[in-house]
Amino acid sequence: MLTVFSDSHRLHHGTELKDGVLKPSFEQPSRADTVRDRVKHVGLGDIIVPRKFDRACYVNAHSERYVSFLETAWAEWTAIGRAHDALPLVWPVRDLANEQVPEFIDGKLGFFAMDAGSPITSTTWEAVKTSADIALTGLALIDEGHNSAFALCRPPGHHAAREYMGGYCYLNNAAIAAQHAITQGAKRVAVLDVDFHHGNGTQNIFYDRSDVMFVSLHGEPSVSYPYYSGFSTERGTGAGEGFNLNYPLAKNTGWSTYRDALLDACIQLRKFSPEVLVISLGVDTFKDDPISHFLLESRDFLGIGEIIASVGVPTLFVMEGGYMVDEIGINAVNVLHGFENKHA
Ligand code: SP5
Ligand code: ZN
Repeated sequence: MLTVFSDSHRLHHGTELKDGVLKPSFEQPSRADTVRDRVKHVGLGDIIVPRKFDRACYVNAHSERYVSFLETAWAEWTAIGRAHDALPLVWPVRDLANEQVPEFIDGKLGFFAMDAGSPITSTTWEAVKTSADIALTGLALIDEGHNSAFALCRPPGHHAAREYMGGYCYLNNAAIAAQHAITQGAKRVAVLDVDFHHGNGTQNIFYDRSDVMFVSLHGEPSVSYPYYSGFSTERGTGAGEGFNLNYPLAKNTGWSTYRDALLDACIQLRKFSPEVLVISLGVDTFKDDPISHFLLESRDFLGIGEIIASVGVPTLFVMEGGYMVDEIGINAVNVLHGFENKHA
């Protein structure tokens, strides 16, 4: 399996509030480098750099005004003398449904963000668009006849919705790839999200669509970030009804429960019969992950890959979360090995 990777991810490293204190983000550069090292170490296959894509490829999954915001936020933030990471401080909550974009950067930051987990620095945009290009390059490999590809994206993407960033995510790499497959003529594409956290952004982008199915396994919202989405009652709307499937799982979920949910998810995916399957590959379901609470062991990630292979369609793996840096490489590459062994 080919891996798509770029050193540009290191251009992004920011801060987040941990227990009320501003600390370096759990989403740090060593994550992607560790996965890249593991890919090399085990000889998974060649590692290639991403091709460049036009911003129009991002605008199908996101809105024009949101992409523009990401492009100019740092310049607007620093124009008034600020030097630290740009973070939102005020949000349009439930009773404020005004759709008008504020003029001032502080208003824009809250308007286009779901939380304070996605800081913008001077070089964030460069890293963010390269991450999306990595996913698009992976999809191009599949178009060109590869049965699978690994888009080693960083920053991750699945919390980024049509019009907002959050949860370390800016552009939704997996959704951009899925949408691009549709734009290129695919009739049905599916996104399966195995990150510990609900892929609220991907759900948001495809919620009213029957051509892109979204299936997510994650920690149940009552006790797990992002808290406000990921319930099993969220099944899509309009033409999209029945094409959004959530599998919320209890705290301390281990392999047997996780496997049963994944097997069921894959039955639904086979019924849908997509031309391409995009995997939002988070390995924060690992037992020692510092911000999550599932109990998967490193060997269980082989099982995830094997079950995904049983869907039997060309598969693009897109890296999402996973914060136990020591094991992130082993766990992510185990999924890819499980997939390949089952497929061979
Ligand atoms: C891509 C991805 O995995 N994003 C995750 C974003 C999570 N952000 C907030 C996490 C806060 C978790 N606090 C839990 C404390 C457990 N001791
Ligand atoms: Zn996650």
